[in-house]
Amino acid sequence: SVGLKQVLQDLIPQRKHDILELKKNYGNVKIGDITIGSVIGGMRGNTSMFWQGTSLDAYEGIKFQGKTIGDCQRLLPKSPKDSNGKGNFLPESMLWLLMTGEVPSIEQALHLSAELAARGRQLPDYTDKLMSNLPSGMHPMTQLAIGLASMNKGSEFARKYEKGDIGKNEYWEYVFDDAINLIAALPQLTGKIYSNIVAGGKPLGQFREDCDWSYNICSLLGMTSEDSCNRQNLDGKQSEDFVNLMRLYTGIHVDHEGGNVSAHTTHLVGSALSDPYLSYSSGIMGLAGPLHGLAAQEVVRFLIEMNVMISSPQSGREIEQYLWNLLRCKRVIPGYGHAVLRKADPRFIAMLDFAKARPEEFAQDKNVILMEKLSEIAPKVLKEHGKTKNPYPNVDSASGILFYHYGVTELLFFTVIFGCSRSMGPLTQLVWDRALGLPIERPKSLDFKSLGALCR
Ligand code: NMX
Ligand code: MLT
Repeated sequence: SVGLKQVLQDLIPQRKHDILELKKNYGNVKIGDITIGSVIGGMRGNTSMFWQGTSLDAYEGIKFQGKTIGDCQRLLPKSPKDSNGKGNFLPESMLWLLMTGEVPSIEQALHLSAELAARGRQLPDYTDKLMSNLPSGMHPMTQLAIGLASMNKGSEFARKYEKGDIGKNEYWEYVFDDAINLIAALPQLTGKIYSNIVAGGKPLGQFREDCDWSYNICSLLGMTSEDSCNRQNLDGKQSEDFVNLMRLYTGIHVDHEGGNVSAHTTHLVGSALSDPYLSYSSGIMGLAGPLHGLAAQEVVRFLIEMNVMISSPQSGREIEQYLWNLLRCKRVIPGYGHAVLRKADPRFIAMLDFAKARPEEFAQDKNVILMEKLSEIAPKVLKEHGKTKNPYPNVDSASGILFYHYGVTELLFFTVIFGCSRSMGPLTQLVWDRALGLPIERPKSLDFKSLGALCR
């Protein structure tokens, strides 16, 4: 079938059988020991979640259903409109891979793309009105969380659940519909938020039903050459590159296994049978923290400010001094470090490679030069500083500054694009959570007295 829901329908019975067998026959098998250090240390090293789409290895980085970014770039279908076939895969192909575990055919990927475009034509009018009336100056991530939460008014799952006419076995079908509708709405919602911050809410571009999801994000930001608005006067090549950057970015930020704050929050809230809009809105609120997705905006601010203070983005000595001053003020170097990874993030490398493949575009960009130079200097400084377990660049180190290059210069907006992409992994898991009948999440907590008793 070319329909994602039909393919899932066929897959679910076997998986459900497998998980029940696992529970029945191996439910008592131990995975690890939980230490007091983990309980008071952000649950680090505590393997305790089931997550289907992706898995993170500390040294190899993220794998999407067992596939590296390189594998995905080779295997996942691209847009047929890609003029030279060198572009990035469609995030729609990634969504299919996450949901089913299989690489989609080009027909399957394009069918999903068309379905998202058909469902995403316009925002529900109540969300549109609400978004138009948000106070100016509200952070774009707050706008995104509000917009998503408001769409719970149209949740199929919430409506059916309230009516009481669905059985547990059917939950996933309505969660699936909500998840696809939510993902489909993100280009319009993102465009609306961007127009709120740069154009007093006036539309910046057009939604095109014959185009893919990432293209529509770019178009609604007013960044494609076909649109009259083409805000930055990008030429044909630049605007094609910008769409490709968007496909790359939104294709690889989809998921980072289950334990990161945005994914875990979505899963946790969804386990109470809150619908996908409420669940992902909560995930977005977590993504809006500076130690998580908001680092995307912090990195750009940091690079721009540093470039004002140093004589050249190539000056290793001045960069080093700048970093030491920051660390002496007890601030973190944004875009560096990771809770689980222990090497440079392959997603950072993919973004850096995007810039390196276009020397004529980026060779003169002081911020991009500094971003690359920093990735040599910061790890040395952080190692000498001696606290950070992973001194290497993470996913947020390169992304915002590439968008900035093409003219999306509103720093607070970058994490919204992260939020578009991140919808795909956690919502895939939510569908599977309901398909497999997983229960409400409720770990046990301990107070000081109980922890003390364990130490005696
Ligand atoms: N700059 C300075 N100090 C750091 C950094 C950094 N980039 N990263 C970690 N440290 C410090 C950390 O604050 C902690 O100090 P203290 O003992 O005084 O509390 C110490 O090193 C040990 O921390 P780790 O165990 O290495 O890191 P942890 O797992 O606690 O946190 C991050 C992981 C990602 C929150 C942390 O590395 C960080 O704050 N990085 C900067 C912010 C950032 O780039 N976040 C984006 C992460 C990716 N994403 O999108 O989510
Ligand atoms: C992510 O993509 O979610 C970040 O790298 C943070 C994490 O994995 O904890």
